[in-house]
Amino acid sequence: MRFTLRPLALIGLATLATQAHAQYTLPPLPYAYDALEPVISKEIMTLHHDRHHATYVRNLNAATAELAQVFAHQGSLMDLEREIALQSAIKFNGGGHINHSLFWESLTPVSNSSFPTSGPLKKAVDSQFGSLDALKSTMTTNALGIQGSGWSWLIYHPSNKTMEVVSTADQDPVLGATPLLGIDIWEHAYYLDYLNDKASYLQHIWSGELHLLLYPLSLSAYRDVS
Ligand SMILES: *[C@@H]1O[C@H](CO)[C@@H](O)[C@H](O)[C@H]1NC(C)=O
Ligand SMILES: *[C@@H]1O[C@H](CO)[C@@H](O)[C@H](O)[C@H]1NC(C)=O
Ligand SMILES: CC(=O)N[C@H]1CO[C@H](CO)[C@@H](O)[C@@H]1O
Repeated sequence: MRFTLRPLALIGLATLATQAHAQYTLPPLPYAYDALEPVISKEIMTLHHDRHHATYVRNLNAATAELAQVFAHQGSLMDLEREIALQSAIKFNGGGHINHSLFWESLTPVSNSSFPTSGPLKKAVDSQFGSLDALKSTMTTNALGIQGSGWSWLIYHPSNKTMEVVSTADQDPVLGATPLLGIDIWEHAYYLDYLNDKASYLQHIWSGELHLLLYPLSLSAYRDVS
């Protein structure tokens, strides 16, 4: 029997770092591309998911792979500059990936949707906003107030068990709170169907033709709310 001993140095730190880093993948839509018609067309869902979201995932993977290589280097100032630059790419594309993944989950055809008529979520919405309609109108005002690209969110603060409507610019994260519901206010989310008429897009989203589901991921947070 012959053994070949491989000195550790030959394995190469760069290889280790590259292997250690996981690739992110584009999740499939949880429904058909045309499932949200007529509120959101098949064309826009295809473009939004297959092009925009896919691009965030591709750029995120490229940035994290490069970061892994930078980590494997010797720690020069040039490495540090690159590391800082990559962080903003990761924030932007990673935010886009998370936020879009949640957005797909939060939309559903009306045939499959229902806002609970009792229980903790209904109680929390009523006690904090007055009614579901008042929540919708608060979110609409919030979303209309976004200048340029961004997201409007209903978030939950586990620390004091309250909800809040907030907006974020670009693909910035909601930090320190659980997002329950998010509406994409980037033009790419609605332009083909509504041109620049953001108000009409929002009105249709809330119209009852299409309901926003709360993130299944976040539902456990609501068991706390009472
Ligand atoms: C219907 O809703 C359930 C959750 O309530 C979800 O798991 C399922 O994917 C939805 N189906 C469609 C077609 O949206
Ligand atoms: C709940 O806590 C969050 C921060 O954790 C804070 O921003 C928010 O204002 C608080 N809400 C209330 C009603 O105290
Ligand atoms: C509300 C929400 O989920 N926002 C996400 C957007 O992306 C960032 C990552 O940059 C997440 O941390 C946020 O949770």
